[in-house]
Amino acid sequence: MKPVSVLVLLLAPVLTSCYKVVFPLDCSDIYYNDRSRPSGAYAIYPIGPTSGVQVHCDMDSLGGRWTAFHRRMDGSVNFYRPWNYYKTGFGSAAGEYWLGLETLYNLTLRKRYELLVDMEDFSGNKAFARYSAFSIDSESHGYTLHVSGFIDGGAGDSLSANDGFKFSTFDRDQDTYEGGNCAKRYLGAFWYRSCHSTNPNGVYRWGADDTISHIGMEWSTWKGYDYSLKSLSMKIRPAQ
Ligand SMILES: [Ca+2]
Repeated sequence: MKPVSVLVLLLAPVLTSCYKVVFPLDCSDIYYNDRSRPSGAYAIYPIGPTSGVQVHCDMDSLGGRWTAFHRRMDGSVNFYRPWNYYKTGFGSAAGEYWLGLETLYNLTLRKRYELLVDMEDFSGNKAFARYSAFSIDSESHGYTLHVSGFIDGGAGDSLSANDGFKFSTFDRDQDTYEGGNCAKRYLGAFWYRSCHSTNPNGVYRWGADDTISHIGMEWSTWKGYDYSLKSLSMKIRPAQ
């Protein structure tokens, strides 16, 4: 082996950690680079130096280090969008946004992640649901959801039933509902089965409203199908 190769091998751990400082893969890398970083918008690099994308990092909840791929809290962004928007992402990391399925796929390809879904109603009550394993497949496999290991944070489990289902939008029906398209019927976009117990990308409505059931931003095991939450966020961090 040439001396240069030996040198590169010896330096590999150092180079790798420098790379993480300059091009963090996720909010966990950002946290471990500097543990004093507050929650907020940061750039991450899920596919390398050319793939920079802005995300909201939650450095507070349950020890922090969470990378949010979904975040809604005021209804300022329209979430009723076609496939290409859900694939590539939309909104702003400083406010409401969807990170994008392609970026999410690339993240969960690189590390084993857990999932936190936290939520708040219009009376200031908060709850969460946590899952010890979370990943999605590639687009050619419909971005199929893999979620398991539910831990209750008061919200109940409205997501485990979606494990193994593909993502659907109003212009791409990949659900198992034979009567139509769940995304169209319930005005959202999600890993619908036939159809859902939670609708995080549904219509942003102000709390209790039974005008049309199942279309709001609901987490049914906490507030039912006629209560649209004030805020909801889905975030991931490397499993310990
Ligand atoms: Ca269908």
